[in-house]
Amino acid sequence: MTINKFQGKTKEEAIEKAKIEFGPNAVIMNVKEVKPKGFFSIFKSTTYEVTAAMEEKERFSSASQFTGLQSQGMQNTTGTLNTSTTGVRDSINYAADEQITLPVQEPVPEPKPAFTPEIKKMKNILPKEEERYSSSGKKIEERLDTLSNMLEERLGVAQKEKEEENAASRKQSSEELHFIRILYNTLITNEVNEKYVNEILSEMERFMRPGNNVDVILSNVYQKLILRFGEPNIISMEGNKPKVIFFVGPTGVGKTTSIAKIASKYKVDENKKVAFITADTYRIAATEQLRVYANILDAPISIVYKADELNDAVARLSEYDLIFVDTAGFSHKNTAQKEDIKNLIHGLDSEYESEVYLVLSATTKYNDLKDIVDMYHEISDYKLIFTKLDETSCYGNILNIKLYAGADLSYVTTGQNVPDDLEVFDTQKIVKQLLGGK
Ligand SMILES: Nc1nc2c(ncn2[C@@H]2O[C@H](COP(=O)(O)OP(=O)(O)OP(=O)(O)O)[C@@H](O)[C@H]2O)c(=O)[nH]1
Ligand SMILES: [Mg+2]
Repeated sequence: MTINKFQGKTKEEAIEKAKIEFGPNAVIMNVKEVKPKGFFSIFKSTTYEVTAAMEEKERFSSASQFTGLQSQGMQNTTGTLNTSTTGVRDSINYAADEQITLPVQEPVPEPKPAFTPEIKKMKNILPKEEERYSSSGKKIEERLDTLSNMLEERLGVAQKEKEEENAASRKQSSEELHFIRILYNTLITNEVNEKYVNEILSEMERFMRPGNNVDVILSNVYQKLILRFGEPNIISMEGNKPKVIFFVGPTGVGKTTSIAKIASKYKVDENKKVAFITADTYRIAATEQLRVYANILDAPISIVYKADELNDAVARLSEYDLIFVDTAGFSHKNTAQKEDIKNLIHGLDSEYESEVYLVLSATTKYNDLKDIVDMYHEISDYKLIFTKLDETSCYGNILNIKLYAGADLSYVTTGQNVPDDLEVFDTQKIVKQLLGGK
């Protein structure tokens, strides 16, 4: 048996070729639709491939018009081809001169090109369908090959350009990553809590686009820090006088000196009438310390020994704009003193407006600061004053505690000099310092 494959534009054409070669009794074993492959497939039509077989005798008969011997089981002029004979297919009924009805797949329509403008251009220079299978087919194939080479060359250039672009963008992203790492390290070195650093940098990651340079990254982190710090919230002069301002906080953080600095600012710079009350009777020196500042500022001072004396003291000073109340510093673990301060603040008559400032040292450890702010939350709402910024170069805790406590920042103090070493919290300045600036 001889088996061969025949190609055609249609299945009929392929079968015809098989019959010409193998004679009318050629056994059609399979008809296959051949879809064009490769980049240029969209320009090529589907073809058909017929697998045909012929017994040697038939071939001989066909080729030499021999009509003699026919062996048993080989009656293939008309009739049934036994699968046991061909070993390929189930029985196929056919007649040599009849149209063969094979269970073949319907040809799938030629796929529509996806990228039409380029294809339209190409189609104009490509051979027409009928030309491809004409006698000049070879020439046409050559043209196709040339075109194919041309386009592949162009594709190669485009690919190279893309790779170069990718390499450049990889280089840029590695620079960006390096810069982000520097920012991360700077913030951590300045003791910004890792949780907040990660929050800020991951927010920024969402914002980042390819091509963002380090300036964009820096200004983005800067803005995020500014937003987190918020605007300083200082003593408000709105509302009725007198306004009662409580200063609370741990021992030795600078409550009394901060009072002196702030009072001086309002008296000297804003021409406000200021007065003092001290509730710190735990230390004899404490009242004397405040008295000295009061004398310098030529301001009255009252001492209250018990919480219920506060309203009378305030009433006596009712003509003043601002009444500064100094309290005794105490450990956040001391619950008795905590209750005293609580009673003092909440004992103030509701007719008086008041504000509470929690004074904290920028040199205190983060975990201790957290305990302190937690404890003072049980006493009252407050705004934050950070002292002793001159004693540290790591301002991370200011941000950490501001975010942890959810309280507004107000003033900072930067030394022992009264009244000079006081500033309203300068958000931009602190953020610059956190980012490694001076
Ligand atoms: N370096 C530096 N020292 C400060 C600052 N503020 C206050 N101090 C000093 O800290 C010490 C304590 O200040 P005080 O104002 O007495 O602190 P306090 O919180 O009133 O202390 P108690 O009343 O004992 O709880 C003093 O020696 C101040 O001069 C500051 O910003 N920088
Ligand atoms: Mg004091």
